[in-house]
Amino acid sequence: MSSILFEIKNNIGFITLNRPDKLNAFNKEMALLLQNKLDECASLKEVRCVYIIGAGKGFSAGQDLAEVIDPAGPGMEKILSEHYNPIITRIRNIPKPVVAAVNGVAAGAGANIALACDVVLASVSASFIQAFSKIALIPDSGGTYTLPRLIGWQKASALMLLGDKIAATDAERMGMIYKVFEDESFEDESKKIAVTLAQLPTKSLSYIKHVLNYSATNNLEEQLLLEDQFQQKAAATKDFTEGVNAFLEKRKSNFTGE
Ligand code: LHQ
Repeated sequence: MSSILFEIKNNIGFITLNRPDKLNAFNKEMALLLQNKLDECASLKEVRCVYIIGAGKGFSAGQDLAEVIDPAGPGMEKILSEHYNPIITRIRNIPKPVVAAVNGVAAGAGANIALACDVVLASVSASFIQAFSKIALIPDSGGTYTLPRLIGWQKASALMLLGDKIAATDAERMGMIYKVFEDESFEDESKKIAVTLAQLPTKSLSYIKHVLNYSATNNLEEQLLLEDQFQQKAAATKDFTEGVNAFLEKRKSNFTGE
């Protein structure tokens, strides 16, 4: 069985992290396959949303720790540069919304991969752990960039230093994630959100994502210029014409993503 399952349905690229007996901990194969599937989603026009979930009871327990000490493993010096950093840059740069459906525990790199996604949803029994300090590492996979921007410096600092487990409902309350659903309805509800995203004007969503990527580092003037530039691009899409016409004709928009 492959460590990543992939199917395309309803214009959504469904990616399942699939090492359930290891809580979907990442080994080299799974990290490279995830990169590969994200590339496939980026290049296929029919994919208008990406949805990432874990098989079994967890989302991902981060790096497979057995692989780190395996003499035949990839080697510590390559794990970030070749496994996780390219996953995070792909998630942030793919011109389509990426949904993280956190169905259970998300720890270490598993948590920070989820938090890099555009819409993070979690089941009520899911949890988030910046597990790194517990094994004498520092947070990676963009965590030191993403988490303080999501929840503020103090909470991010405490969570990273202490490595506390945060329940999904607390993560939602502190702004770490978007929404929590009951376990029984989690897959249905999270997939409904992916379906909605896949039917929205994909180019406009990609521009929103691009402009938001810069908001963390641009000053206001730079950001206003960027908004102007990308608003022109959005207004030149077919979907903009469709959106305005549908509004004026009092009908539902039929966006094609063009
Ligand atoms: C695992 C793992 C795991 C292997 C559960 N590896 N088997 C970057 C640079 C280089 C090096 C290192 O890492 C990184 C990035 C990182 O991600 S660092 C952080 C790595 N992750 C962790 O430290 C988390 C380790 N896991 C845990 O603390 C617990 O498993 C959590 C709290 C996630 C879940 O606890 P439980 O629900 O009680 O499950 P469990 O511990 O019983 O795990 C189930 C199985 O999965 C178990 O295997 P077994 O054969 O005994 O049933 C675990 O050994 C295995 N597993 N995480 N990361």
